[in-house]
Amino acid sequence: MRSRRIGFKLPKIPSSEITSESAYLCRREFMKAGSLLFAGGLVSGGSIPAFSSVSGSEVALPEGWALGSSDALTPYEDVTSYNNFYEFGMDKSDPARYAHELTLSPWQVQIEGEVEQPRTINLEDILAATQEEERIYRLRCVEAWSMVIPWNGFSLAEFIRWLKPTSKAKYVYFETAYRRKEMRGTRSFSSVIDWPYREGLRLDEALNPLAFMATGLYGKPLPAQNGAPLRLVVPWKYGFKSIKSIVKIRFTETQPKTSWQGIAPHEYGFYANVNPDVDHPRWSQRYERRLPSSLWNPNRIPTQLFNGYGEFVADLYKGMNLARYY
Ligand SMILES: Nc1nc2c(c(=O)[nH]1)N[C@H]1C(S)=C(S)[C@@H](COP(=O)(O)O)O[C@H]1N2
Ligand SMILES: [Mo]
Repeated sequence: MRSRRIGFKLPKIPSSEITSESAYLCRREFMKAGSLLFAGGLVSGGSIPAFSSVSGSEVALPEGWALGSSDALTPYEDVTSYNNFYEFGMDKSDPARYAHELTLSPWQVQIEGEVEQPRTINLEDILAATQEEERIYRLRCVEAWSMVIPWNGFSLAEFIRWLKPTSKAKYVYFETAYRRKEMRGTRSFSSVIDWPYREGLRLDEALNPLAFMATGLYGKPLPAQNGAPLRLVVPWKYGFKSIKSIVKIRFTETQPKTSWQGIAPHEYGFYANVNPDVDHPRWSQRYERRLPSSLWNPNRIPTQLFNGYGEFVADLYKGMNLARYY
């Protein structure tokens, strides 16, 4: 895979077209973080960067490159060695051990359904059509652990606008590669998933500026165990929505069936918004373990509604009963 230069690129959009909301976020987050990179906010293409952030691996992360006192970045080691990627096994260490068996190049994404031009697109063409950005987001797994990850990638909304769904499209469905030869977890008899791994979003959720497609982390190409070469990141939802190694995107009129709904529909819903008030049937969601954590330093912190991104996403769910639509 061609590795793209990581770093700030001048915006394609003229600043006159930048929404007041993103301008607001930028100003606000600039004041808070004092840098181009923020968790909770987004990097608008139109913001004027204070500095060009990480440039590949040549430049070390600046001191204090974090979201706030309680939100230090999770070390690269932890982000890349403690993973859920059941295609490679059920243990947290399996993906780091086996995901390199997946062939990442060439990589294509099939676009189908309610879209102007159904087609198969090379990853390179997707990267050329989108604007690279960096986002620091919290990732909250439904299992009640969490991390803070600096992603590289591009806005899902920008990608979707480029794909041009039809007016009938109400949802977007994603599918992970399913290659039995390269994914040892899919050959396992104990696997509970009906492969391929499937996920979906309501179209308006997918168009929210926070929804992101990651191609890298910590300024480096995305490690295989984190879903290379292309994975979704939806920071206000439980981690299982953030589907990895995407090969298919389908725009649909009706709500797609997701893998976790198929496994246990009463435990894992379509929405899966992070919510401390809606417990998993088998455990509380009130707290989470912020990694790295240990027996001696459990690093237990309260879970926030929408993983702390409510000011950007709560409107999507206005009037909805979040306990019913979990
Ligand atoms: N294809 C696929 N995508 C997946 C998963 C998976 O098993 N298969 N696990 C999900 C879960 S449960 C979580 S918490 C995140 C973990 O992402 P990370 O390993 O990059 O931290 O990936 C999500 N995406
Ligand atoms: Mo998860």
